[in-house]
Amino acid sequence: APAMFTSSIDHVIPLPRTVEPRAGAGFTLGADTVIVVATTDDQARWIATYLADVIGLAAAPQPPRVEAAGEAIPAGAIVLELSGPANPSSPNGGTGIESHEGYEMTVTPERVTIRAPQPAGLFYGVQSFRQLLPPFTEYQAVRPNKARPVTAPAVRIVDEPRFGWRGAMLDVSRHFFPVSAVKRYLDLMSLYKLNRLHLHLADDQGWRIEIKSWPNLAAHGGQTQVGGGAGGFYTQEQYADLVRYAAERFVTIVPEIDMPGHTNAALASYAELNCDGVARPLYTGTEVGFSALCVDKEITYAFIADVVREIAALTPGAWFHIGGDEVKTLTPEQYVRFIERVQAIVHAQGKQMIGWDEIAPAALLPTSVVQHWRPKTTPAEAVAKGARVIMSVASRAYLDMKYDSTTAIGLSWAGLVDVSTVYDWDPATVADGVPESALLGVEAPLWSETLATMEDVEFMAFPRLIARAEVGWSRPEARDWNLFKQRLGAHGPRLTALGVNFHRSVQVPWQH
Ligand code: TNX
Repeated sequence: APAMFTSSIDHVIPLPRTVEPRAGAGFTLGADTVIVVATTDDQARWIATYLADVIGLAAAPQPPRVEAAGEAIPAGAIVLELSGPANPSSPNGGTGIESHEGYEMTVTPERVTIRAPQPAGLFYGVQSFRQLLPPFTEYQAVRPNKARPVTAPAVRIVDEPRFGWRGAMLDVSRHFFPVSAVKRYLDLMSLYKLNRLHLHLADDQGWRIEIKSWPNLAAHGGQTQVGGGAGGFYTQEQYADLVRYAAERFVTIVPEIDMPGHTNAALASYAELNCDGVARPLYTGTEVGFSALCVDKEITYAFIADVVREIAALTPGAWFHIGGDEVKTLTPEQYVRFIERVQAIVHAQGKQMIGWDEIAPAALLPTSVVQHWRPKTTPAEAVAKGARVIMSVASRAYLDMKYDSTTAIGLSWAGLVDVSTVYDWDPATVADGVPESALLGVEAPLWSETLATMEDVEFMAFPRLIARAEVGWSRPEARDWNLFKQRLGAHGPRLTALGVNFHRSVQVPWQH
């Protein structure tokens, strides 16, 4: 018999809730493999096509056919099935799945069945199935040697996430990254079941989204970046395309316009936003804290209302991030008044406000969210007032920190952050008074002062974003660094096949 090349069921990341190995042979992809969509749901059909694309060329000369369910399910089928709405009082088929992102998957020699209450769960089941296949499946080329069968091991997985917010943040302001790069980031996030992409769209060094009522923001404020390079911005059509691409992958885009600080690009684009009425020069350095909108001028709020309205109209997700960090030129009273006015503007556009943890002293609406980032502070005060928290504490979550003292790019103000530092902690025990129930979830920010290319982005994000994905998805009592580093090591060849410029951290026993 030919040697079987299969991936181990232990290698699925994030670690599923339950994994039961089944005795005997697994499921082998072949020329007769067909993907059957046992529902008329459009998203489920899209997911089937996506799966065919991902596994297609490795399986056979042609990607598997996608079919609607007929009288009988053919042999050798991968079946995608929606099993009714997520409802805690009627456990789905006895699986106990409560999350709309949960799924159940059974792999036998005859067929693969992925069943979920909602399309998001089907998508995540597909990601787990993908990881059961050998890493070379990820090469987007026809495989020259078909002698080795592509096989997934026999298993039953029942899975759902711990947190509903499993985010990544990309700073496209300090350096601009084009639409194609953001799509690539979304593709890689999907493999590890992340579901929020927070885009840091404006900072001192660049305004990165077209605003039709204030066209100079992008046209002038978007034309440079750190180091003096050309910068750039997304047109509204491009941003809408990103939102759509993300939504197909069950990722919600969270737009951030940082204010009142981090606003030099806006202050350079419109003289009237400055208290002295004089436009600032464009900025290409990396200092923080020097810029602020003129919080006592009415035009500032008209400006913000226009910006929030235009971006909110393009953003189906529930959230608008207003930044609010590192303001060094206003009094505490000016700052709090500003945040409360902006919160009302965001609310009036039907969005929930998110801000960095500095916003905590403001009177927050129950829907507002605090993103905790400063290691020396605690979000307990905001939680006591009813706010919910996204956990991004820099010393554990910042993907722009150097891995170790030899890392050529990145910063180190929050310490060195190697893979184990990202993995080996529990977001629900970071701070007294911030229990799991106060957490929306976790997010890993990637600031781009020192990252000029997508290769740089990948080097800092991988493999740490993968560790972060497991922190957000898997149960804390089942997580173990010593096991994780082995499982992560097995993803080396998969990342290589995907062309990811990942950092070969010495903490991880990488497979070849
Ligand atoms: C702090 S995190 C900042 C950013 C920097 C980052 C660099 C936060 C809310 N503000 O402006 O890019 O540190 O690590």
